[in-house]
Amino acid sequence: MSATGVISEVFPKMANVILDQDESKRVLCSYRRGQIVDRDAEWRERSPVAPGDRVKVHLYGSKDGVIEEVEPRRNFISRKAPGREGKIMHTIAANLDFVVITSSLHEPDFSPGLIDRFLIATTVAQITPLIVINKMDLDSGSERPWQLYEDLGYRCFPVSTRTGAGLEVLRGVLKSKTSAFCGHSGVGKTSLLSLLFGETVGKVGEVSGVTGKGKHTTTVSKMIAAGEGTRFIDTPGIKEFGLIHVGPKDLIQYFPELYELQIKREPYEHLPRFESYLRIKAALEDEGR
Ligand SMILES: Nc1nc2c(ncn2[C@@H]2O[C@H](COP(=O)(O)OP(=O)(O)OP(=O)(O)O)[C@@H](O)[C@H]2O)c(=O)[nH]1
Ligand SMILES: [Mg+2]
Repeated sequence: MSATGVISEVFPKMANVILDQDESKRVLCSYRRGQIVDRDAEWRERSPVAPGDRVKVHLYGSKDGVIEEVEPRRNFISRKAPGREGKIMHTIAANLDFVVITSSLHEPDFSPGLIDRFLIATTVAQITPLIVINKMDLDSGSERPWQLYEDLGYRCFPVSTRTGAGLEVLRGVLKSKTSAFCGHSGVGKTSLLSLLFGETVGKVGEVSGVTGKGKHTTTVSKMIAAGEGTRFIDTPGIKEFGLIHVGPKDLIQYFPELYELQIKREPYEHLPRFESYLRIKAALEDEGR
């Protein structure tokens, strides 16, 4: 029997599919590497499917199947596949309404470097970014390290899973949308999604008291169908985001506030993201592009 659905989790050679006919059902499907579609002339996909991909499957009974076809993607967000040489990309998720760039105020400290890389990648992918700042309960005064992003026009959501602050607003924005939660390990992606969903999404980890970093508790991305068309994707914490399709020469275009002044031949070195721009540019130059 044939059916359609959406990829929820990807394992080596297998993937879990949420069936359109019954969102509560998961079917474990095999896929062939030969099914890799060349979606990109320059970069090769690490895996033929990603969470969020729409697929046609052939079912054997109620729990197993095989993926017969992957539908063209509306959009997708990819990075350089970590630990792999050459032009191999890892697609984090496909067919998204939002990439929720998740950070924390402290433990680990707010990290603008990763946010800037995600903002570049969402611009490349043409997906709307939202910035979540979790762990607001750790605020000792009235810290607003995200103010800069709000001033640039990005939507920012300070929240706390401890106090529940900000969760209703965020839940409202994400309703009936598909959103991938991405960010460093330990910022509270899985904790946040469990609260938004109302059920445990996965294991919640600790943050090391020594380094202030998370311990990479979530290891496989997972889509959750939360009813009424709302879909969340929990992803493993990212150490580094290797940009693709961006070179050092065109990088400045992804920092619109710097670019605008550059075009007008006005100084822009004083702007808050200038240092971040230089760091990312140096990293891209190191990669030899
Ligand atoms: N103080 C505080 N701690 C939080 C908050 N939300 C989550 N935590 C804690 O942060 C730690 C990490 O939470 P996780 O949900 O596992 O973080 P994650 O982003 O999913 O981490 P990875 O799966 O490793 O990427 C846990 O000890 C949580 O209890 C919060 O709002 N405030
Ligand atoms: Mg997690």
